Amino acid sequence: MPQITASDLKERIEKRLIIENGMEVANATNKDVYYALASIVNEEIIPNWFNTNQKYASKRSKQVYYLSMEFLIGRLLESNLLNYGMLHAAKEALEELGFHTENVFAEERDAALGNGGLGRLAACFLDSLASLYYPGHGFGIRYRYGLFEQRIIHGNQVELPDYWLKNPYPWETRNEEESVVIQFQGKVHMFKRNDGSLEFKYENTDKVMAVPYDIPVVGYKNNVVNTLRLWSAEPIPGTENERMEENQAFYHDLDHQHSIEQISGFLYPDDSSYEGKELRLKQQYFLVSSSIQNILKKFKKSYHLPLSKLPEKVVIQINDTHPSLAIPEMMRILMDDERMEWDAAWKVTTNVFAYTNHTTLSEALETWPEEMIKDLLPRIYMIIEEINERFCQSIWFDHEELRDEIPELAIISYGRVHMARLAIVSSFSVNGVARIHTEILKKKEMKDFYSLFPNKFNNKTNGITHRRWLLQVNPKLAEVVSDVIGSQWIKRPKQLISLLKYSNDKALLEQFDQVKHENKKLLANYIHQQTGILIDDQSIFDVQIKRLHEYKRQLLNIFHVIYLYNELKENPNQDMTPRTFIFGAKAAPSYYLAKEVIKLINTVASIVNYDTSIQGKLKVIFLENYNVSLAERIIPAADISEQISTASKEASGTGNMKMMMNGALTLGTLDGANIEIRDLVGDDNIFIFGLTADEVLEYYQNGGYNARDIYHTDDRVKRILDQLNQGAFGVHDIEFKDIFYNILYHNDPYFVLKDFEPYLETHELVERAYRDRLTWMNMSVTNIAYSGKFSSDQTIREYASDIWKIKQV
Ligand code: GPW
Repeated sequence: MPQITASDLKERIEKRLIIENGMEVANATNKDVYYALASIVNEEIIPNWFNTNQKYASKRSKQVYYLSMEFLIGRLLESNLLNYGMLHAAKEALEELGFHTENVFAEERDAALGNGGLGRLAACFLDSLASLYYPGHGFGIRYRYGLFEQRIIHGNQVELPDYWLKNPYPWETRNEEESVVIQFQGKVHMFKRNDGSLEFKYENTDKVMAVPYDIPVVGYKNNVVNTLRLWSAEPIPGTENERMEENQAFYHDLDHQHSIEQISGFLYPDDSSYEGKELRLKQQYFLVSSSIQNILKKFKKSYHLPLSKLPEKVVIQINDTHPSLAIPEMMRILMDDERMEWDAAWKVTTNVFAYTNHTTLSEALETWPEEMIKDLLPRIYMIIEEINERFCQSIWFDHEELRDEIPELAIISYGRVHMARLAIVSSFSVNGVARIHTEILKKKEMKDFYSLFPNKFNNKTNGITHRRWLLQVNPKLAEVVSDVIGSQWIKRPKQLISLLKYSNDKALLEQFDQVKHENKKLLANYIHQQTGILIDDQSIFDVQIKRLHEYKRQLLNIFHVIYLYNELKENPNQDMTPRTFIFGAKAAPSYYLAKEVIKLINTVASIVNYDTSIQGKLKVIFLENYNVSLAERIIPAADISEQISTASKEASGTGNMKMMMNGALTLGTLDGANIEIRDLVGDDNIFIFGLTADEVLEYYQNGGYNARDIYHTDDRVKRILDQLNQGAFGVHDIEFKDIFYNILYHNDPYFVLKDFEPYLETHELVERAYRDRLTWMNMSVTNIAYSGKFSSDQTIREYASDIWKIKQV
């Protein structure tokens, strides 16, 4: 990799501006400079992209394809500069040209093609694949509108469209020549060929063109550039014109064109919840049909092997069940286009697909109405029926002990198609995303499937890319770490463990403390500039950033804040370390209770932040439009990382890992990856509270606990709930009745009251621990030291060796 100096870059930026914009630097805007720099980066990347593809082709390496309805990649200029080894030079060049680096980077719109954890995980995986020299690529959808932009107006969430493609997106290349045709609806006709085999023909289908847009995925200083291919839906060229000549078809065609473009129109804003919308089903099939066609075309072109050898050269990971129609689609092409027999096609298919499960929440499990699939995808429906038939037969004949369970195991049951069942039956690997999650799948949620296919099930604990989430977002911390233990940790993140040797070195701990404090000042400035609220940079920054969900329990957090406020009102002179509670969260637009919680947090904030009687000891900040870029600002400044889901509900969590890596201490339940964090750092370096997963599951089995008992016996709880009910936190006195009712009349389904007291007590431990700076920093450094275990490099190595069987090229 050539060394590019700041002065080279400076010159190149100046030249670009003249050639492309006909302007001098002095007249250039941040945007002009952003585009100039991006195109210079592209110039560097593109030869490597070409070479990487050549290399994979000439070595005929096995490829992994990650199919996902979401890729939450955020901004790319800074991370591409970092991975290409140009970031320092670029920062220097920009400053010398009189620009603030941060403002130039901020010209890029976040690519928010994902909702939350699942989409961000896909983005981290791509970064690790490329950085570890693995031939691995993503397939997704180029949504014209990403996840909505959130505004808070009078405390309420308001959603605005995210038209992120308004300005040209410099990282994508349209590759029209690789377009494929996707067919929906129509009729299937069956014929007998002369040799007796069956032939299926489709008639009167609606045809759509899938056009790929490719985004380079740059590996860290290794010249590897992989591909994220995003499909865009367009009318098939020529068809409009032909019809237009028939006259009068104009309006019909405009309408038709519009309905086609809708397929890649917007990302559904539901996180961990399922809605049976037909357009979403169309999107899913659009993604998988285009990707599978593309994968097979490429295999045939570059490997010159029979399709029976596909599993030796291709493995496809499906990110939850959202792309699970890829399975019948693969069967369809192998049989109908490639003339394979069922058994041969089934053998190939079941050796190519691997499935990752990301949740056990029942409201998130996808099941489609049989009729909807039958109507939209008639041939696919026939294939699913056949898979189901054969699977049920095999239970009936080979597993008599499970005969009674067939309705609970069948892929098609009571008029619905169960996608997780389809994925398990048809994949060679089924993995959960954290140890406890995989155990719950095996012992409970998918128990019978586990007994049928014990060897398919395995765990792959999630990870995060330490390049973006430490090196890029927290350069000061990265520098101190490298000063202390050298910089090998950047290539081998587990070497962060060497920090343990220094975790009692007072001078060093003070340095870490100083870095944290500088990051907190930066965030405090940002908050002031965004909200006008001044926060105390010496206060504890207590952070909960994630999608708003009842099971994630932002409500428990704000109840604790209300409790603290009530206490301070009674005793303003109370000796207490000042606290700043920072929230960032989007709610699905149709998720009423989640939106009520957003309103509650903002309402509490509007009271607490302006009450001078509490002497600035408590501040509540709700930052609007939480997204990847905002996470990048908040995470380096966090002292406490709130990971307080109802135990058993959060499959893994990944924000917990990001904050740990930046020296925050986790305050959490024994859920998801929190358990693995605790096992590493030990009980002394984490704040754990609340019911365990086993306890929660047992309560559920026995009909829950009695929430009203707590309401009637704990004055602190009663007071808070009554305040919600009586409008002490609202303009009108009906403000938060629904939250009140949900807890007392629906019996607190997420155990907020049950965990309230232990949560309070644990917060008290936090507050006391924070007073001893050195001990706190020792805990903080211990967390950073162990966080290398959660680099997605580690996760990807495990996928590669256990599931994908792919080699580094
Ligand atoms: F419901 N997750 C997510 F399982 O962000 F599909 N969106 C989703 O739709 C689902 C899961 C789904 C999250 C999990 O909630 C989180 O615990 C996990 O860390 C993350 O996926 C990545 O595995």
